Amino acid sequence: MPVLEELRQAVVDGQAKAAVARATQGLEEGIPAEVLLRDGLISAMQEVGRLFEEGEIFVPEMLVSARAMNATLVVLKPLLATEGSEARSEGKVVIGTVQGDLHEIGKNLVAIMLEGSGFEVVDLGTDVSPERFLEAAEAGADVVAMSALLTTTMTNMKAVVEALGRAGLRDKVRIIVGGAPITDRFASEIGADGYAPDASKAVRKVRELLAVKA
Ligand code: B12
Repeated sequence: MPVLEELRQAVVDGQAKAAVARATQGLEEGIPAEVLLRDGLISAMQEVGRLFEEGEIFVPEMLVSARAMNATLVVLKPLLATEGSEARSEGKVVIGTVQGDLHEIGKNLVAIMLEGSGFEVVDLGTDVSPERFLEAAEAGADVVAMSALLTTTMTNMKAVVEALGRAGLRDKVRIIVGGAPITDRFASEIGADGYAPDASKAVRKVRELLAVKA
């Protein structure tokens, strides 16, 4: 089996050690970190989601797959950061997964890519309340980035947009949203400034938003 397929299977099976070993082997064979991420790790999580949806696996299995993905990301992170970096651009991004939502992998990837592209990133973690987002934005931020993976939690993004508005920060801070259920249209509906479907497009969008602001 080619190494990419083995990596993907190891993550689907939740075998962290095997996944790290395959990713390391892939890098040694000259496969770019970005390809290992996209065709190995992200593709594996899509498969895990499909298996969950079909009732073939349950939450504990999803969790071990997520752990295997996170362990492998540690190996890829330094390379992703370098590959993503262009000219250093100053800007501070506060990022977090919205209240009620514990999904962190996508949010972590966006944070890694932003950091690698020269942004200062403050990661608030998961299950972040509007108050915490506001507090962090008040401490100084150019961009607030929110992630949501559940249709039940994506609506909590609006509360953050409104909290920033009430605090008079809306014209100082750009807001970007993302996560599997989020769309461009949803972003406009809740009054966010932008949406991106993946981590590298998130970097592009943040750059674009800050250029508009300047
Ligand atoms: C792993 C996983 C979990 C893990 C999370 C572990 C962790 N540490 O993160 C655990 C086991 C905890 C979990 C729990 C649950 N999960 Co879950 N989970 C997943 C799974 C399989 C993968 C998510 C993932 O990591 N994807 C990989 C990353 C790289 O992709 P991503 O998150 O989409 O991020 C990318 C983009 O969206 C974007 N992006 C993400 N964030 C941001 C932010 C910004 C600002 C921008 C610009 C872009 C951006 O860039 C990222 C990189 O390219 C998905 C299935 C799926 N296909 O998404 C289900 C899924 C999201 N889960 C689901 C469900 C139902 C649950 C539970 C409710 C299950 C339960 N009955 O308990 C709980 C909820 C817990 C909670 N309160 O949050 C459903 C959601 C259904 C829905 N429509 O709401 C899904 C879709 C599975 C399914 N097909 O049914 N889950």
